[in-house]
Amino acid sequence: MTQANVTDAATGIVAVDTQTGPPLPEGLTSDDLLEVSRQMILVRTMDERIWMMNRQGKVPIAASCQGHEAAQLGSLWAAQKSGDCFLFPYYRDLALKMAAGLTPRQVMLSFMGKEGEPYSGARQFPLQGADLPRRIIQISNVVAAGLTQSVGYALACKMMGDGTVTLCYFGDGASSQGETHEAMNFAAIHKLPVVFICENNKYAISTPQASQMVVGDVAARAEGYGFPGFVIDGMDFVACYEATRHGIQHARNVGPVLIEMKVERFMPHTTDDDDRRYRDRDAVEAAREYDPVAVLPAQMVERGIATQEQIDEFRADAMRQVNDATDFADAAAPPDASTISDHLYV
Ligand SMILES: Cc1ncc(C[n+]2csc(CCOP(=O)(O)OP(=O)(O)O)c2C)c(N)n1
Ligand SMILES: [Mg+2]
Repeated sequence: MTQANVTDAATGIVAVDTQTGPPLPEGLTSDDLLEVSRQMILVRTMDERIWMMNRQGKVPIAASCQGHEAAQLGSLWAAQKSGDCFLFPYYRDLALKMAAGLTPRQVMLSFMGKEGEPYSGARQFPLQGADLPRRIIQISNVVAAGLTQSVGYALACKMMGDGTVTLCYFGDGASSQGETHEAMNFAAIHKLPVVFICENNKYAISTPQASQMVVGDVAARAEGYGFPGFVIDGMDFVACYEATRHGIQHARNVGPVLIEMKVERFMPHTTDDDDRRYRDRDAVEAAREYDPVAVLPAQMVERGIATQEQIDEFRADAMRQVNDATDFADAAAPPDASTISDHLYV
């Protein structure tokens, strides 16, 4: 999964070789990496619990982010350190939403569809709706719908001249939708401040990438729209952080950019799917060698940034928080029936 260090002249985006342990990029400290390790462990513990609660009949449906954590957290951390950004994630972006500030209790209320659900009042698919205080919108899980919405948002920001950069997240499958073409072409024409982030996990449900497109890299399409496109190791937090940091600068100063983060989807498409019918277990298990939630904490210990005891305490604390969130949401009431028509337009 590693790549040679390559710097692009137009954007400054670097594909980093992490095996040799590159110097930390601008704005990122060892303490930050420790905090990222803590976040990754908490998100993974949460994600696994959500799946378990689905099997107990208490969570109707979930899309797992296992394997996508480095891509989501790397890009989020870059956004948080790069001035005003507004995020349009998609349904697989649990790590992003949690690291942006959603608590384990709020996450579990959402997946169990209980009163207090933060995104839509438990009216929609989990964590779908808006979290405006954290500058996040994900209106629906209609594949690729977020692309046109995010480009419209970026146009508004540009017209108001407020310097906001919009980050738009989507999957490889979404990249083949008509809306993706419309959004990218429009963004290019108007030089909009938008970073397109494709989390390419090589599958659209059961359809492998080779049946979705002829090209090997989604990023190759950027050239056809007249803006830069890059392929990044999406299992590498630092590479994703660095690519997004430069991508945001480019979007703010020049115009759109497309960053394709190659990730693994360790779990089936959703809790409703059985991926044993269409993909080889050995390939999925082999990819766990690159699991960011194992690799980053191990690197922290190897490089003397953290002790094994600290990492163990992150795991114990994550389990405590997730247990608390599970009990809390399990005991919570569903939304009151009298509120059924709240927030609806007539
Ligand atoms: C317009 C539309 N078509 C079909 C679906 C059903 N559907 C839900 S997720 C999905 C696959 C999307 O794959 P990808 O964009 O690669 O994202 P991933 O789930 O792999 O992260 C499909 C076809 C949908 N939600 N919306
Ligand atoms: Mg996919």
